Amino acid sequence: RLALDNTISLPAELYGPGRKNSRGVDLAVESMRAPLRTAFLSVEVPYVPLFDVESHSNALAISAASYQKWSRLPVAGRAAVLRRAADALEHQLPKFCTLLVKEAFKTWDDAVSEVREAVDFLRYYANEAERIMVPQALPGQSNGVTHGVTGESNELRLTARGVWVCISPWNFPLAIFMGQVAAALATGNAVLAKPAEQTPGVAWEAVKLLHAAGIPEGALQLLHGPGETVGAALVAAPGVAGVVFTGSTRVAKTIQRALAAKDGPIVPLIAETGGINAMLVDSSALPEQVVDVVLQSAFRSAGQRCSALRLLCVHESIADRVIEMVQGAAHELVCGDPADLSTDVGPVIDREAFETIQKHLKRLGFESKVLLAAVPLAPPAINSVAFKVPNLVRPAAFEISDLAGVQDEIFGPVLQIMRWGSGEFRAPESVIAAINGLGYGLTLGLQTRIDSRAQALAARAHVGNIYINRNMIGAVVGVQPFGGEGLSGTGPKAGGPYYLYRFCAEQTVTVNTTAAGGNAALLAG
Ligand code: UN1
Repeated sequence: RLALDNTISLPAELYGPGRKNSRGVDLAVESMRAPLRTAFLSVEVPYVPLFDVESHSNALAISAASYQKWSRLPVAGRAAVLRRAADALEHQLPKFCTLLVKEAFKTWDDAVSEVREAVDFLRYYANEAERIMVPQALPGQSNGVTHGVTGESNELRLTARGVWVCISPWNFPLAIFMGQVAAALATGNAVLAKPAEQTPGVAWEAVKLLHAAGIPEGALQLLHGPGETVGAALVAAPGVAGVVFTGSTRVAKTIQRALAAKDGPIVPLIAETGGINAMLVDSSALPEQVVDVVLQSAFRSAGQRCSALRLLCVHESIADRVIEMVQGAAHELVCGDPADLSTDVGPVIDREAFETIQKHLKRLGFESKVLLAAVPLAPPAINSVAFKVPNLVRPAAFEISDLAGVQDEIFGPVLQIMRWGSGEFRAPESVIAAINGLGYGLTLGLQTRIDSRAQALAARAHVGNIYINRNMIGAVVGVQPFGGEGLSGTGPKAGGPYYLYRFCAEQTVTVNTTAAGGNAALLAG
């Protein structure tokens, strides 16, 4: 048995998303076969004890005490700890990939990307905290002329807020968990982390790694349990300085209501929620290009990304061709055991998710034209990772005639396709208006070879992330800050230059710098 944390060093360019070899297996995964296999054979998902909800005030008191010390550490010290954690995580990539495959049923491709994203979050927020958490002199300005105020200096500082509750989802149990926690810690806050109930094991190992890197145990505590009890108790607890949540719109609203109902200070909420994400394809797009983008965006990760494509709006002049190609390509997708390197689509997370999707499939089969039937799949072999949860859903697609029946985000590999080009949807602007009308605002794809049209449509769309002539998942930290508006969340965007500000309080300090003024003030006092 080899050491699990055996250091693997791979050139960074091998990690990049979308680097496939001819057999469709991610190059990064292919080149790591041996360490991944070693880890897979020896790493098991740890048992994580349930947090006793009665003791939440105790956890909060420990957190508040630890916050005093952690927040006083200079930002460079905190950043150094996060960078150490990033290095450790990078070195333990095979172990964390295995946890993601075994606990969240990720494909190896997705697992490698996710560990990379978590590493990126740690480094990015370490850098960002150092960039913004320096006192800034504010000289003052009027009519474009910079001037000081005579006799005083003014400075703006960012400080930590206190104890943050971080509630993270099962679909990115490492990357989003790490992103939330790293942002709060980098800015000097303490964290009570409540990971999704389905994936506490990955979070447990992540917390162990962060503690080993130097985060004080009191400054980061893991509280595992159901949202209805543990999550609710934490949100309602007095003394919480802020809540950051990624998950469904419904739960975000529940949290918002609970925070509003509390006595005491007004507590900020950062929420990143769902989307009914659309892609508009016009008549100038090349069907051959569109098909790969559609498959990646709608079905990769079994559609379990909030960024995933749900609604394909394709111009009627090329719709038949696009639909036919999507059907053909989707049939070739390999659905099954996520631990198998050739699998494209693994199972959905649990029985509840599976049954919710089945309900939608039934309804859509009833109301619309079936383009890709949701054939039930036999559970994977008994020795596969996923045999405990035979929740395989074959990618499905339906044709709808308008957006009237589109109301819910279906969190799985289910695509709805609408033709546009005549009647109510004669112009692309009317399609964008209808998409805006759904009230979500996360991601949008545009497929057109007319540049000016892409820019004009992008300007009309009320969404956070717009992807032109490419797929619409896999936002890269620091390059494509991620997050939406409306029903899709509060902002600011994770992995972007404004994210950390929300974890901070602002303070201006004004000093009387004239001796005379100072003396006068003293005399007067
Ligand atoms: C989510 O699914 O909750 O762009 C977020 C992406 C990811 C973010 C997805 N970076 O696919």
